[in-house]
Amino acid sequence: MVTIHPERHPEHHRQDTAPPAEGHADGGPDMVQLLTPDGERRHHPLYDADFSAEQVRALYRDMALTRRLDVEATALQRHGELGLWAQLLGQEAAQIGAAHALRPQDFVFPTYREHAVAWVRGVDPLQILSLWRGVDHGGWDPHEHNFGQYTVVIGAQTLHAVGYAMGAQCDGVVGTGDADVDTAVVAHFGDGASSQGDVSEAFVFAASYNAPVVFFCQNNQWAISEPVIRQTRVPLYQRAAGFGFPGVRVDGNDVLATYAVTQRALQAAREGQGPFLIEAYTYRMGAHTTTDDPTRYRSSAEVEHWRARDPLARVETYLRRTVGADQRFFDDVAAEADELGHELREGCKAMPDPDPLRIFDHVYAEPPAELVAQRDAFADYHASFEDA
Ligand SMILES: Cc1ncc(C[n+]2csc(CCOP(=O)(O)OP(=O)(O)O)c2C)c(N)n1
Ligand SMILES: [Mg+2]
Repeated sequence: MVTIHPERHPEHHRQDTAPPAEGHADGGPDMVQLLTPDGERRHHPLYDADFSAEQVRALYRDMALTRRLDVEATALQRHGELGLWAQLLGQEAAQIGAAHALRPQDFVFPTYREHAVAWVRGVDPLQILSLWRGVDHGGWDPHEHNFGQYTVVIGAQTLHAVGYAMGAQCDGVVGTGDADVDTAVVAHFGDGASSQGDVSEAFVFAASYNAPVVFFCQNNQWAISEPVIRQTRVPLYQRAAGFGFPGVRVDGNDVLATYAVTQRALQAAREGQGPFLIEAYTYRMGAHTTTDDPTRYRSSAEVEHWRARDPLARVETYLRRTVGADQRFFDDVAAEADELGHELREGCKAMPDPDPLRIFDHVYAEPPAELVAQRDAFADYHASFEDA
């Protein structure tokens, strides 16, 4: 992590390059935006797309349902039913837009916060909750959904993503011209992760091998209590230029723009044009995790500033005013969200406790003697409670 002393390095703090302190600016003139916070449609010469009414409704529905998933999971943690939860609140547009741009054969490497991407990839949300309840060691089969395991080691998954993308090149599934074959990979990471060596190495390898990988950075302005201003002297998307591939900042609270930019980046990667960095400029409305108290390091004025840029509100306005969605549509989505909430609460509480010895399974194909001894000692320890 870099600590910046503006008084010593005034040349690095020109207004046009320095990222906004504490997220109070609006992303700058380079940020791609197709839907303003007021729900007005904008157009962009490069990154634009045609959206049918049905498509906009589908994007809204997924955002609303994943917001409910997040709210329910947060409440379940508060009731002691989950050990921990990392909230996605405020980042629904970034994740849903990016996920809707995927094709089935593409592969995604998430962090620990990509619940909405998991949802679009067809992962059962109860499998996500089982991880945070601590009753499961994995959650889902990555190959069933082309969606990898959650990764808590900050930035590590960007290297896994580049390795997978290089594998796709070896398999000959890049640049064939067949839309059902050509494959791209998405590496999710955060603004804080951009300071990790792993992420720089991933950029270098992706560039060297022209790997079909889209680096998708959700700049939610904070890495726990560290603001993005401490991570970088230039806006994050500009880092791509130093590695020799394109970088774009998109309004991460605008689901249309996030979709359009990601779709273009993925298509370029599938065609063999190599890596791409997307900085989705967004905001973490909730806490870092349920163990965090953000009131200790950020102001309520900042949170209010971003609340006015709520990713769902602008789509609702656009749907009501321009696209055409009646009250019945919103009532149906709300009823579906209530049903989802009910299923999550009941399903979570009904999860059986795992066999404590399961933690020793699948560590080795042939467990060494020391592990077997540990397992036996652990079994004896548990058995000692049986008569208690
Ligand atoms: C290698 C490593 N170092 C430190 C941590 C502790 N840690 C967990 S989350 C986090 C901040 C990550 O911030 P960011 O990349 O912006 O992602 P966000 O949580 O905002 O989505 C840190 C430092 C970790 N999990 N892994
Ligand atoms: Mg962050």
